[in-house]
Amino acid sequence: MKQPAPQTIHLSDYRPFTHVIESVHLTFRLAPKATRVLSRIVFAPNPAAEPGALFLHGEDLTLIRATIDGAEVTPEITDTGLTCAVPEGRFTWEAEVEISPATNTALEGLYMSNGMYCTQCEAEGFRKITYYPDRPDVMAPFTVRIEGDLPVLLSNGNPTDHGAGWAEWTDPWRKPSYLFALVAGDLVAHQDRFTTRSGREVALNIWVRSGDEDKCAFAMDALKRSMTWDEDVYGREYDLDVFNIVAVDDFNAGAMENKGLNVFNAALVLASPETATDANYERIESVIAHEYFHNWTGNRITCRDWFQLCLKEGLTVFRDQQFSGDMRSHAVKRIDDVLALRARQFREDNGPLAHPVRPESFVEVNNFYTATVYDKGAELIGMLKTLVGDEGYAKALDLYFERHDGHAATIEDWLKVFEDATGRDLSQFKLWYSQAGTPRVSVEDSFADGTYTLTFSQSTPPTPGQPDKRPLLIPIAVGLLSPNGEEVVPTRVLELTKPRQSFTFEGLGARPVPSILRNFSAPVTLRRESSADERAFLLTHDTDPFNRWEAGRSLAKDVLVALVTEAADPAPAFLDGLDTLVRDDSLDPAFRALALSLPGQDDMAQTLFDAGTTPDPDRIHAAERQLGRAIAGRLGTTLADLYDALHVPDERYSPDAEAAGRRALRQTALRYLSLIDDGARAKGQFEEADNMTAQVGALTCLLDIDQADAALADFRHQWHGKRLVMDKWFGLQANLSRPDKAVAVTRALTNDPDFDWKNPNRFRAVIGGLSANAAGFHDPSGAGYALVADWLIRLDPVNPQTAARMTTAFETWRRYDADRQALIGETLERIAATPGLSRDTAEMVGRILGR
Ligand code: B3K
Ligand code: ZN
Repeated sequence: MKQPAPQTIHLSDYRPFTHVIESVHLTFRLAPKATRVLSRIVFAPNPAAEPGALFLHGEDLTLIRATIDGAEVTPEITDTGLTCAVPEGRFTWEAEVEISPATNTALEGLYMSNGMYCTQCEAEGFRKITYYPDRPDVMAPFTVRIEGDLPVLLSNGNPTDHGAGWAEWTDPWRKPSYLFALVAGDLVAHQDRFTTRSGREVALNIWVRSGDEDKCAFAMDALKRSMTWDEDVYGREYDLDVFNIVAVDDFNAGAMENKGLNVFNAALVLASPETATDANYERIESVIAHEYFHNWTGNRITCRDWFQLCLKEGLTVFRDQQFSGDMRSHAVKRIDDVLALRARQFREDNGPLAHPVRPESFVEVNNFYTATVYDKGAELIGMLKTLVGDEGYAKALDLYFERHDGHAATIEDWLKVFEDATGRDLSQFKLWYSQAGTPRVSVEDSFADGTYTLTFSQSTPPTPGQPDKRPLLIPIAVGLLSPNGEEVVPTRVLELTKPRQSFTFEGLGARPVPSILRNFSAPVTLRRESSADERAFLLTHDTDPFNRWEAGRSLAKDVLVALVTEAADPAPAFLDGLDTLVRDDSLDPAFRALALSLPGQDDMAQTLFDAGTTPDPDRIHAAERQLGRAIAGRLGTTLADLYDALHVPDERYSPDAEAAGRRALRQTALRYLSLIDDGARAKGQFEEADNMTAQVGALTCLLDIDQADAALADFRHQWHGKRLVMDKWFGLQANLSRPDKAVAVTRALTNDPDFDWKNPNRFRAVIGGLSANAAGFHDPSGAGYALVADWLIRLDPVNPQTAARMTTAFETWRRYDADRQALIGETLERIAATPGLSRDTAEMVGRILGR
C-alpha cells in the first residue's frame, strides 16, 4: 500500500470518538510472513460524541473478512483505515487481517527481531496490527490469545490460561491501544518476586535470550527499588499479578511502558561489570524506573490525545529524576540533568525545530518525542513543585490520581488539580506549555543603605510560528552570601511575572554576592555581568551545589571563548581555583568530576553564537585541546595523585553511586593526563582493565590522542560478536576520532562487515557518533554532511522513525558560516528531494529548512 498522504493534525481539531469499547478479544496466529489477527470488539455509542459511521485506523493490513453482529460487511478501505456503516446501538465487530512481521523493518506494530516476535505500538503502531480506533482516549479491557510454536508467549495483564502452543492473557485494566504488547520467542526469565504494601504478590520476570540471563540482576534490583519508591513517595502500588520486562535487540526507542509487559532495548536492561559501564548502569536504573512509573503516570492515567504527551512524559521524567536523586546524589543528578537539558533541549529550542512542550500541530507524532516534551516537560513539573511547595505538590498529586484514575486526561486537567489543591491561579504558568523557546533572563543589582535590589528582565526569542512572546511566571531561587562567604539570606524563591521586575532584600550590613537561579529553578538562560572574581568566590563559597558548579562552568566558558576569539592563555586564577576544588576531599568525587569537565563543543558553539560570534568547530576543538593541556599542565601533580589514590587494588566492581563517582573522577583525571603523558597511563589501564568502565575509559583517552589502534584491535578481538559491547567500539571511534579523520573513519566503519545498519543501536552508534563529533561532522569539505545524509536516505525507507530522528544532526545549521550553511542547505535539499521520502523524515527536513 502506498504512503498515506501527509496531513497536519491540530490540537484544536480534537473530537471524541463516536463509540466506546466495552471489550476487546484478539487472537494471534503467528507466522513470520503471514500472521493472522482475529479481533472481536464490542462497541457502543459514545454518549459524549456525535453519532456517526465507524472509522477504524488500519495501515498495511490485508483484510480477510469483517462482520458486524455475525453478518459480513464490506467496509470502505483507504490507506489510513476503514469506514463502515454500523447499527445505532451496541454491536460486535469481528475482523480477520493478515500481516507480515518478518518484513516489518520499521519496528513499529508487530515485528521480528532475531527470531522473536515483539511489538511497539506507541504512538500509532497498533493500526498496523488490526483495524482499531488507534487513539489514546479510547480505552478498553483486552483479552489476548496467542498461538505459535515458540516456548514463551506474552501479552499484557495476567496469564489466564495456556496449553500446548497457545497462551491467553487478560488485562483487567482499561487501556488505550498504544499500550498493547505481544512478545513470543525462545526466551529465558530472570525471576524474582515483590510483595506490595497491601500484600499483593507480584511475580517479576526479565525475559532475555539464553546466554544473557546473567546480565539481569541489576535491572531487577532497580525494578524492585522503583516499586518500593513509588509506594513510599507517591503512594502508588503495582496492580497486576505479574510484571514482565523483555529485552529486544532491535528497538527504535529506549523502552516502552506497555501495561504489565515493558519492552526494552537490550542496551537498557543487560549489564555485567565486564560489559557495561557505570553510565550504562545509571541509565538502566533510571529507564527501568521511568517505565515502571508510567504504570500510574501514563497507563492508569493516560493522555486524551498525543498533544498531551508531556502529561505523561514530563511527569514521568520528573519522577525518574527524583528517584535517581534519592538513589544517588541530588546535587550530581541535578547537574547531569541540566547538562542534558542544555545539550539537547536548549539546542532544540534555539533552532528551527523549536516547539512548545504541548505542540499545537504535527504531521507525524513520532517526531514529537523530543527533549522539549520530555525534559522541558519535566522542568515544568519541577517549577510547579517549587511554586506550590512540597506539601502542595503532594496534595495535588493525590488529587490527580483520585480524580483522573482510569481516564485520558489533558494539561488543563493537570493544572486544575494544582489549582484546586492549592488555591493558586496558574493561568500565567500555563503559558510554559504553549510558548516555545528558551526565555532569556537578565539581572542587574544595586546596593544602598543596607538594601540590596535585584532587577530582572525577561524575554523569549521568536520561534517558528511564534514571533511574539508573553512574559512567563518564572520561579527564581536566590540566596545571598556575605563578602566573607557566609550565607546571609538563605534560598528564597522570587516569582518573576513581568517583563521587568525588582526584588529587594533589606537590613544587610554589606553588599552581598548573589547566588541566582539556585538548583536551576527554571529552564532559562541567565545573563548577568559579573566579574571572574565573583564567580570564583561562588565556586568556593556557594552553599548551593548546583550554582557552585555553575560558577565554575561559566568561568570555563569564558576561558574557552577567550581562547577561541583572542587566542589568549587560560587565566591562571581559573586554573588555581580548579586545583583547589579538585583537591578538596570533603567534596563528593562525582561532583569534582563534573566540576573538572569542560563544556562540550556543541555547547561552546551555541555560547559563541549567542554572543554574536560565528562558531568555528575546528577552533573550538583546538581551544578545548589547548585548555585541556593547560589544565593537565597546571594540575598535573594533583591529577596524577588523584589517579593513583582513587585506585583501589583488587576492588570488586560495584555499580553503586559512591564507587562510580570515584571512578568518574579518576577517569576525568586520566583524560587530562593522557594529553601530557603520551597515553602511558591509559595504555596501562587498558591492559589491566577488568571492567568495562575502565576499558572504555582508557579507550576514550587513547582515541582522544589518536593512539588507539592497538587497543581498538584488542577490544574487537575480545568482544567480537557481543552486540552491545561492539556498539561501543563502533560509536567511540565515530565520536572521538580526530576531526580531520573522523569522516574517513566513519566511512570505513560503515563498510565493516559488522555494520548491521538495520539495527538501530548500531546505526545510531556510527552515524549518530559522527553527528556528535562536532568538528568531524562539520568538516569544511562537507564530507561529514554528505556521509550522514547518504545513510539517512538509505535508512529512511527501511526505518523512517529512526532516520527522521537523526536528521536533528542538522538542526543547528543556522549557527555556522555561509560556506557551511550552503553545504548543509544543499544536503537537506537533497534529502528532501529523495523520491518516496517518508512523511517522518519529510516533516523533519522541511522544518529544519524552515518551511
Ligand atoms: N513511551 C515510550 C516512547 C515511545 C516512542 C514512540 N516513538 C517510552 C517512554 O517514554 O517511556
Ligand atoms: Zn516515558
